[in-house]
Amino acid sequence: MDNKVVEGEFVGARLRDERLSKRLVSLAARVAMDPSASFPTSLTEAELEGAYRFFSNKKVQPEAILEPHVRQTVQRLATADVTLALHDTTTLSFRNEGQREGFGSLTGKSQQLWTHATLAVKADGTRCPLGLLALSTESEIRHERWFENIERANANVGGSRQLVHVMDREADDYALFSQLIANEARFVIRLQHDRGVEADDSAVTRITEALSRAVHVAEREVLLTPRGTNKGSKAKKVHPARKKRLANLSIAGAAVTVRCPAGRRGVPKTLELHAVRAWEASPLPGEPSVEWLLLTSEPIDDVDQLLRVVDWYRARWTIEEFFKALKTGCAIEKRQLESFHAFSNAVGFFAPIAWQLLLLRHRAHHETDADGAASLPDGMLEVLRHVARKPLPERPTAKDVLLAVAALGGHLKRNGDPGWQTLGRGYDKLRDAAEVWAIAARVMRNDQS
Ligand SMILES: [Mn+2]
Repeated sequence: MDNKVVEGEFVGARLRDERLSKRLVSLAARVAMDPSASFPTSLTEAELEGAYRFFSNKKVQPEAILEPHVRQTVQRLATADVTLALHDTTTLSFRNEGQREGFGSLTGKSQQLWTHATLAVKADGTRCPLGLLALSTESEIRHERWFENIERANANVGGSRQLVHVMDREADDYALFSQLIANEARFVIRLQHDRGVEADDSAVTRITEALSRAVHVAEREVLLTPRGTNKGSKAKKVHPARKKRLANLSIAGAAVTVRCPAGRRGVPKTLELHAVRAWEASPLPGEPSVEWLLLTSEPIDDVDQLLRVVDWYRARWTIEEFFKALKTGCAIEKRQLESFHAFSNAVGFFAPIAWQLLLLRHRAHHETDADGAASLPDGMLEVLRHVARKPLPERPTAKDVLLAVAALGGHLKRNGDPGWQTLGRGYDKLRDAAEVWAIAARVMRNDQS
């Protein structure tokens, strides 16, 4: 931690007692030079050294770092009958600076890791992010990761009936479906393949054919979020750039008997599931049109249930936002760590922070006038009051809190909504301040005793 920053922004200005301020600065300096294992949190320039040591420590594991956060996530969803568990993988790319320990072989200019995350969000249509239920980082991509995180998430909430697992096309796998059914897991998965089905009508051999005869058909207008152009030709094809617009979706559902693909062993010959298709009957010319083929364990007996499956799938987008918060907000790919072990620890460390950023932004957008205190960890609002660029209102809203944090990161209000980078930077400063605050509180207690 840069002591000048500490002094200028926080200590000197806030703690009027000079003796206390001095002691605080010296404490902060000591912490900056040698953060103990229990005090590794701040990652500004001078503290980096200690953080490296912490993350590289072989006794430190990402699961252990994440465990208290997961426990709190479980508490946050305890009262809900149903919660969505969004699963997805993101690629982390690091500049190739020579072979790092535990990484796969060197290819080209970058080295890669894969982080597979399970994020809990409310199923009530708000998509409010509740926190992580599972997280794993790997040096090679393994298909088992989907099922492993599902099992971990279900174990963490203590059963398989509360979570509905939502996954994109990468998870379209017959073996995975059969594992989920065997474990009574609930899910909505987007299909990549128009799978073979068995039906009384011999003309029906594919899921889409079964759906074209569907009884329940609904219409719904949905707001499509804008999407930038992705790097890489494959990504461009899978997620083409898209403008923000309203789309009129047609939705159909059918019970299907999915047939096992040829040559698969050790899995049931057929699986009884529900298929749902959402598509734009009259797409806009020149715009990529929506076409989702979903497979689900959930009932589709009426229009409400059909729409619910589609809405739950649409909530999946939140995990993409989470990855942006992790990669851009927490600059995870910029961390200069030498080993796979250190990186997976760093991901475990930053993931709850990325969730916090996501929550901060979610509440400011969707619960604009709600109590701002709930957007931050306990006690943090008090710290924010002291370090904020402008005084906060007595009862700040979620939006006030977001803007105050973003302003710490250099965001100017006239530039519109703060991006992940400024938000991440602001939150980093707030956390630094909160740590100094905690030290100050300890010092004050000692002084009084
Ligand atoms: Mn994906």
